[in-house]
Amino acid sequence: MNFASLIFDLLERAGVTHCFAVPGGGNMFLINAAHDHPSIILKFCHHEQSAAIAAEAYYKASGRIACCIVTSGPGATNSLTGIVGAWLDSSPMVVLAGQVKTGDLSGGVLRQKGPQEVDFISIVKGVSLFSEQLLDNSVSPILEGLSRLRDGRRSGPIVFSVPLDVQNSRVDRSFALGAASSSGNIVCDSHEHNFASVFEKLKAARRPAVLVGEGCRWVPKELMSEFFKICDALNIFCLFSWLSYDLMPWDNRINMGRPGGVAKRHSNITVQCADFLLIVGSRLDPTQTAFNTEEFGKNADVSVIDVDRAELDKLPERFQKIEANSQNFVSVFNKALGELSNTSQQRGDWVDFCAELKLRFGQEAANAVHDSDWLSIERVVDYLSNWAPENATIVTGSSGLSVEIFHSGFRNKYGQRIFLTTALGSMGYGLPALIGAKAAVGEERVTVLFESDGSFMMNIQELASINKDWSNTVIFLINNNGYASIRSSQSRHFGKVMGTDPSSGLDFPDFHAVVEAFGIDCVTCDSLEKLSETLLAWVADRRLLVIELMVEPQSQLLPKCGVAFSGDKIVTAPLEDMDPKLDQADLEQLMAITKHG
Ligand SMILES: Cc1ncc(C[n+]2csc(CCOP(=O)(O)OP(=O)(O)O)c2C)c(N)n1
Ligand SMILES: [Mg+2]
Repeated sequence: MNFASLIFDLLERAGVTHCFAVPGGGNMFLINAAHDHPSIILKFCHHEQSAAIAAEAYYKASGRIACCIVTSGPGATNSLTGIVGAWLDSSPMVVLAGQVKTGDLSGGVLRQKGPQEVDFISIVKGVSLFSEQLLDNSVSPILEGLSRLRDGRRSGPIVFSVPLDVQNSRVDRSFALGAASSSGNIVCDSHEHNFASVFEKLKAARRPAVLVGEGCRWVPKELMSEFFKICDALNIFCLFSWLSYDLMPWDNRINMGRPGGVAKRHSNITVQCADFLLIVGSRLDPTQTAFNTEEFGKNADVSVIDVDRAELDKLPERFQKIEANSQNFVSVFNKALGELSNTSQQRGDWVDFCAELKLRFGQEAANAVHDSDWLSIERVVDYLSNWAPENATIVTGSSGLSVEIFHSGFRNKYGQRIFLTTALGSMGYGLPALIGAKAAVGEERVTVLFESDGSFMMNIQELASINKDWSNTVIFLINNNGYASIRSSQSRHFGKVMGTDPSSGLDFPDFHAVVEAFGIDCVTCDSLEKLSETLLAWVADRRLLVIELMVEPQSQLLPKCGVAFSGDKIVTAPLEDMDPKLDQADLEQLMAITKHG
């Protein structure tokens, strides 16, 4: 056998079954080997960015690792956006990039020697867990890379550049595999952590809250549900990030939503009124803290559990920082606090306060009156919150107004899996991510894509890669006449628009006609009534359908923490003081709970 085939044997052992790829000359033996491998399912895309995004989304949808195969040079560089997205969101993924044969490598002296040669490994060094150019057919770098994917530390992509002659070199399978042990599952670190002081603070707190981040995603389900049960018994209210909020249904009593600069007011006020804030596996991105980490949980003792030392080091001095993986923490938490559940403190004031906050502000945006004939995105998101069934997989675009309104407003139900590439925020994520998700979850599970027109355009070619026979799939395409988010900020700052819609130099096609040209059914809706009729009719056959929604082009993102430019400084409003502003006395009265001792 050749080395390329051996690579897929190793991937199979690591649990990889799906590869997303674009074929080329530089990866020909890899493609051939994946194609002929009995356990590998090969899916082709029309762009390497899509192949990389699909592999990453496959993981997000299922927890299983996928592979992306690209050719040398432009194939490799095209995959970069997907690789960086996986790196920033800590999603494991394997990337196999073709390369010119070893004799044609420029060796870092020339810019290029072989045709379409690029030193891809130098490019991905800073955005991958492990990367190596395989100069011979030794399996050790592959095993080393695979072992990093699930070792209990923060995960991400691993990248191999494989020269053509190495791909096709002869190997002795039994010899090579004999030396290779299969890569294991998540291992907890073995340190005895001192979490005792965290538990003591938690017990003593009158207004405790916990921010549960994406770091808790792959903590075993039983452990997480035990954790949430204990939080419920002890009235520890839960907060989430945009990546992690599907871990608990929106309507759960103790779910206080997703705090941030773009958020619901009740979530932000909870953060600012808590007297103890526990943060587990969430890196406190500036979008979560409204660019003010120092004041995040400003009335609280804050303890942070994170597996990445660098993420802890960046946090304010006043935070207690403990380096540990979430699984380790959650299992010790469950043991330490489990028995308290029966003898819980009532924390009655905090319970009433949180319940009232959520009732008052939980659906503020959706309830706001719109004095226009247009369909508003808030109403669409509210409608979809009711419509989307339990256990659906929901993929969204990753940037823009519609996506922000979606993730700050969507009321998720039990078992739904909802994701985007949040840290990178790359337009064009949606369609390839849908391809990865659909490959991961199969036909039965309802799968939804929600994406706006500008982002849709960036990988629109993938309408050709999706299987026209898919069932249970709906694509909601938000048509708001281009880049609504950029249009609104340009108007605010410059009093004019540039390159954001047809009137300002950026044209868009007739989406309905384009979608149909790809052989996919499309319905265009400009009202909730039409949307409702369309979805009712869809239930009859549940065939793949694109629903183009004509929505308000000028909608505003509210509530949000306002940003002010003062001289060369950019200042973001405090987390609790969002636009539209509450009456000052009203806000003070809400915050008064922090004065009760
Ligand atoms: C690849 C990429 N290029 C540029 C941007 C900058 N950007 C952020 S939002 C946006 C417009 C998004 O338009 P659309 O997807 O239609 O969303 P809308 O704001 O209209 O809801 C742009 C250009 C980006 N996030 N990603
Ligand atoms: Mg748009």
